[in-house]
Amino acid sequence: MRTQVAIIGGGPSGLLLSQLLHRAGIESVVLERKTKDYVLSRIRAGVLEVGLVDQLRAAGAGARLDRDGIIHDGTVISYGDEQIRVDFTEHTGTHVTVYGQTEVTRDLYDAREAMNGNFAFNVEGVAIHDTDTNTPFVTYHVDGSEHRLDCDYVAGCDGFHGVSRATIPENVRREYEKIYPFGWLGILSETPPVHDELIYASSDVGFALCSMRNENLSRYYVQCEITDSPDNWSDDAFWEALKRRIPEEHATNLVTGPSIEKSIAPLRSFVSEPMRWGRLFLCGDAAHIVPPTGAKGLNTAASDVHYLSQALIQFYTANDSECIERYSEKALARVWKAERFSWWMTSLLHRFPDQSAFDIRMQQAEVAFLRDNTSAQAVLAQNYVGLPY
Ligand code: FAS
Ligand code: PHB
Repeated sequence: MRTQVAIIGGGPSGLLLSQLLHRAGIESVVLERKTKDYVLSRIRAGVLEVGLVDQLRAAGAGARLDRDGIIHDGTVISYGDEQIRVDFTEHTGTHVTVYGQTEVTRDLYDAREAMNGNFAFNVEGVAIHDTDTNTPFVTYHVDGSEHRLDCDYVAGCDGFHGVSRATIPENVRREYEKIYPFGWLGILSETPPVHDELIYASSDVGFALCSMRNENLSRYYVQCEITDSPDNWSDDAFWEALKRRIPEEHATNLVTGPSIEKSIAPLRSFVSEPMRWGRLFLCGDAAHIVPPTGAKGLNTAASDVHYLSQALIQFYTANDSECIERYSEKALARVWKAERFSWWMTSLLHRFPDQSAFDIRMQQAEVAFLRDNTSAQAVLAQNYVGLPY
């Protein structure tokens, strides 16, 4: 089989790229390790930057988002009972949209299937070959039979645990990593959100986040031990931990209920450079990971897709490789700014096991400066709504 662009991974990066290329008349095949149902069962991000919303609309996958997405003009940062509202619209003129990654992925699958998108599910043993030549190809097997996909380019959209990154020779790759000494225990509950905006809560007993999916589906997280397990947490224990970390007025109003999903996500910062090796491009979590504190994971995958789709469209329509040559440099410039913001939000709001009394005073001074300084709030707002592509 032959195509123009072989895409490894049928998560949001691979699907959005495939749909944007299709809309420009460029063929692709998406190779996904799991089933579509499995991909759609994962509960992940919940906040979309304008750049991602615009791309979903351009991809013809924005209708449900425009109907069900919730516009947020600001967020609350709390420290104990003190609350700071950061106004996105006042500082940036724009906003974010609350809409679950699961729904984004569902909309993209619907859009690809409406265009007879070319997928292979349950693929195993994906191997990427000869990307340092003009004739790269991918081999894989499905149901025991071997397949070969010849292509012009390969997009590695296969996430942190995929095979694409390792295709770049070890002596070429430069990897940067920071693993945080805690995780996030997240639950989903069919209860009304505790507040109409997100609350990023820091407290003496740890971090918590109050988020949502709609007016009767809430998403909450509490900082937990890196070695913890969801099985160690009853729903009651979760709700008690959450109440102790958020401002009292919200703890009093919190509507609790049974969890319909409970999981722990580890927190790490990670970047692998370069994001291109010959005719292989890395996109999204295949190249970088952020702690979810800044809501940048999915949104940074989206800016990679923007740069890569534009570069491939320029090549195929104008025979101009300038953006292909600059893809890694351009994508990494924005990736590192998202890494910085995510690291800063995580360092500011979490309790670290080895923190000294001085370290805690520094966090408190940083929060006080944010409270008292509108320029500091403007900087947070600019990063949170998304820096320009
Ligand atoms: P993904 O990992 O989503 O998709 C990669 C796809 O490739 C998967 O479907 C996988 O099955 C497939 N694949 C892997 N190896 C393969 C192979 N060898 N062959 C074929 N296919 C293969 N971001 C936020 O902004 N906010 C959050 O709250 C948040 N929470 C998260 C919680 C968890 C547990 C995780 C893991 C991530 C979270 N993220 C969050 C980040 C997340 O949203 C990612 O940024 C986003 O999924 C990136 O999308 P992709 O790059 O498509 O990678
Ligand atoms: C979520 O709703 O899952 C969410 C929102 C904002 C974050 C992280 C997760 O920073």
